[in-house]
Amino acid sequence: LPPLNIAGFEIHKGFLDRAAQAALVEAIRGVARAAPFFAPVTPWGKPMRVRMTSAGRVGWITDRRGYRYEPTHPSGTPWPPIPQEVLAIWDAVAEDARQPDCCLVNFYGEGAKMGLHQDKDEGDFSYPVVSISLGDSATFRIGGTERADPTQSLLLESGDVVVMGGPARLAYHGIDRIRFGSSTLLPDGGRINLTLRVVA
Ligand code: MD3
Ligand code: FE
Repeated sequence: LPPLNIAGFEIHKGFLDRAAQAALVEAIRGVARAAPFFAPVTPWGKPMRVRMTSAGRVGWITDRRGYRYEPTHPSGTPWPPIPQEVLAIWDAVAEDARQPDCCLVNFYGEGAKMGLHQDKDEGDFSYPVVSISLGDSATFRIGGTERADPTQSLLLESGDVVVMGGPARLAYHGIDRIRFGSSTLLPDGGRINLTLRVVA
């Protein structure tokens, strides 16, 4: 595969060493104790393959009522704060003074994937989205701002950090598959992806 050349897409390959990855997993375990992973359903009633939760002032959810950010977990409790280790990564890779409002946590078990989509539920697309990959490797697909635009794929591995800003911010993207069991970071396998977003 040729190297990805999409304006505004930056990959920091191997940004986090193993100790930093393990510390993030512990921090996410803490988030999941306060705000357990749930099984999201699309507005059309289709169950998603990933499990989700969030940290921050708001969290992203989807159910029969639609895609949106909410100040509480589906159980009604507020989301826990974004762990400081996670905010430190944002500060290191996103030059913006403004910190993210939401850290969406996606868990991919064996066979999980995420279809091609745009992230458009935020109020200001001038801020980047930052993604942190932990655990099993994933085949990531990214195209242009139109669904029919050609796409390219690349492997996201544990410890990689991606910044999507500028024109890449509204690019279609998705996860085709994960290589279940390719990493030993999570004892039971699977992949965690964190996305940091300024919501409004
Ligand atoms: C490109 N997550 O949560 S992260 C999502 O690996 C999402 O869980 C995937 O797509 C995952 O919405 C991909 C990389 C990513 C995140 C946001 C983007 C790529 C992006 C926003 C715009 C363009
Ligand atoms: Fe997305």
